[in-house]
Amino acid sequence: MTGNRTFTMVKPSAFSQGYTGQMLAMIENAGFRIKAMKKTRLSEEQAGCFYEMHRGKPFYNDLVAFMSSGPIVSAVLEKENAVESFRTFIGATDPAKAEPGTIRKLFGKNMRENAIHGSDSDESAMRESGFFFAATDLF
Ligand code: IDP
Ligand code: MG
Repeated sequence: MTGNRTFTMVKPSAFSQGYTGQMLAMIENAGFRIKAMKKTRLSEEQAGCFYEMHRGKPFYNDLVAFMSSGPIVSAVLEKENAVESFRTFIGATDPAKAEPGTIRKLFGKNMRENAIHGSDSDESAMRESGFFFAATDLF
């Protein structure tokens, strides 16, 4: 991946509230192309590993429990400057502080249940994509 791909997940809260379709429509309308996508569910161990960099932080245990609490939809997205562009598009981590019109503002409940994930760097995008998808799944 060379700057044009990012990785996303519709988090369990947004999935269970039935927001997946609306969120994906917004994502496509913003010019992100879906390179790979699947509905899945993380075990606690997988969620713990995915968020490994946050281990030890006060929110880590609750985050892992939340992210393994129900189905998610994970996807690899493609667009120019994908990582930064998608982070701006989804809004701040805290939905209360996210810009109007962003996915987190529209669909997020609180700081933890903030509707959607977006990679924070090209390196993270590659790691996170590899967590869910094989190279042959991307096309
Ligand atoms: P990001 O998702 O905007 O990159 P990170 O700091 O990487 O934010 O945190 C990962 C996830 O952990 C957040 O999306 C959110 O679900 C949760 N989280 C982060 N900070 C807090 C907090 O202070 N309280 C509760 N949950 C948090
Ligand atoms: Mg992050």
